[in-house]
Amino acid sequence: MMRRRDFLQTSVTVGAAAMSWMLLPPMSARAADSELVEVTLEARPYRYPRVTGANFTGLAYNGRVPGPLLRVRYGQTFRARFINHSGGPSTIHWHGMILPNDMDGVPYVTQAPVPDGGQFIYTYKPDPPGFRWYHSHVGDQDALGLFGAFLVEDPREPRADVEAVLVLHDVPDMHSLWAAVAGKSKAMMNVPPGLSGDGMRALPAVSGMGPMGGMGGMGGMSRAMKSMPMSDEVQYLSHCVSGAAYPHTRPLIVKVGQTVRLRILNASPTLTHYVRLAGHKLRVTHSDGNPLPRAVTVDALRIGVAERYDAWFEVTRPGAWLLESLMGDVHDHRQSVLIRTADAANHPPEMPPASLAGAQLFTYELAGEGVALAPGAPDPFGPANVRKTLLLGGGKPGNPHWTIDGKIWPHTPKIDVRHGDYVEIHFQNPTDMDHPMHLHGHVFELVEVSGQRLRYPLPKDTTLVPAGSTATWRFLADSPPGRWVLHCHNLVHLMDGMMTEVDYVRRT
Ligand SMILES: [Cu+2]
Repeated sequence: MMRRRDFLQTSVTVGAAAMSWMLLPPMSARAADSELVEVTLEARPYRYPRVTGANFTGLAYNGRVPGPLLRVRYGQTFRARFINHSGGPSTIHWHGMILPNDMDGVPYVTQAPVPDGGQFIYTYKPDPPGFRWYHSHVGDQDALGLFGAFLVEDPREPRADVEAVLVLHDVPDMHSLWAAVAGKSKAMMNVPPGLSGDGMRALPAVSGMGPMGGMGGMGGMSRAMKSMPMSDEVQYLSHCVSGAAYPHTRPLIVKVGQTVRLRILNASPTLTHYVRLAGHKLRVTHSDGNPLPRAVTVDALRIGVAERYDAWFEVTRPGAWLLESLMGDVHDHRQSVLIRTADAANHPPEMPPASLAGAQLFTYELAGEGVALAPGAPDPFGPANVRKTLLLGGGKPGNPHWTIDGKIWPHTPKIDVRHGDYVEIHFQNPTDMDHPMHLHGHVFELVEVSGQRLRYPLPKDTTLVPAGSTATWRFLADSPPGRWVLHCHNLVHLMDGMMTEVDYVRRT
């Protein structure tokens, strides 16, 4: 029997339009059988509701942030009528899709921007299957709210008992964002407690150190990093999960015995997110929507900007658990969703540890089984016939440029390929920040990171290139011909020039 309190909670949160997750029931036969899926996406100015915890006017597709969850079955044709009333030019980029180049939504590269008051039809067969997303590729519009999740369902994959999409997004202070673009921000660097200074590794657990500890070497270092103002950091007004900030996020109700599959997207303009579920480990099966060579089980996910992970867990007992992205100051901002069984409505939720110290983090080295590369060792992947090294740079205090080979877009060196080429791109990142590098129109394999060769290359469209280190991609150039941009997905770095392109040129 439903208690009155439960009933009120349910009706209030639904009435307030808190969308803290998006449940994915099986597609109806009618939806799955049609040849064509048609949607209209209309961009307009949008006042964020109170449940976001932010006093903010931005932009939205169809009057909500995130925009509508798009869903097709693999093989269907997708057609979106984009109506632009955003107040400026706009385009939509379909992140992670391999599609005709003129549908890719990059202004002045693949299409003329759609003027305010104009329309554009995007149509293609979404490919490959998996968890993708879409967002504006113009200026700061993505940070203002023009983004959403896009699921291309693979009918060959078994369904979990509960499937949900979680979109992590952060509401920026736009003055601070533009100060960061100018290289003049005074915002603090955000590093969750318990990470090493470079942000990539969880520290070993230190026994006897309380939560306020602070004497132990590396722990002290991460706190020092955290409080350091960085000229390209952005101040955030609130941190949301699918349109609401805790405690306004709507609980996900599960049953004992169920298997739950979460598809988690990091749609933040700039922040890497570290996600943990109290009382559970997470089994990670897909990166950026693509099946991993082997699943890995971890305590916490590390999700760079624009990355996605599919994370599974079993409900083995009644209870209430918080799923949380650990922020630099956990007391200030809770980016959380409550996951609970129906009978645990009045249980105080179990919290995940406030620090990542000692946690098994999802890293590329773990998922791909990294082994140290011996100098001069033979190349295990066979010869790539196009090889390019890209040097990431910039970001010095007061300098508004983020560069590739010392240049900013559109003056960065381009990568020419021919259909059928086997391409290797090697990144060197001597800067003090991780860069979430993204290639349009391809799924590449991450084959090396931080000097470790991955025994199991990871199929991805975006990877963090770690601060002070390296990463290497390999891919077969067999996408539709055209100009495919390659850029940092940190919005500040993108706007400050960190972009180049892979160009398909005709074989002569
Ligand atoms: Cu970057």
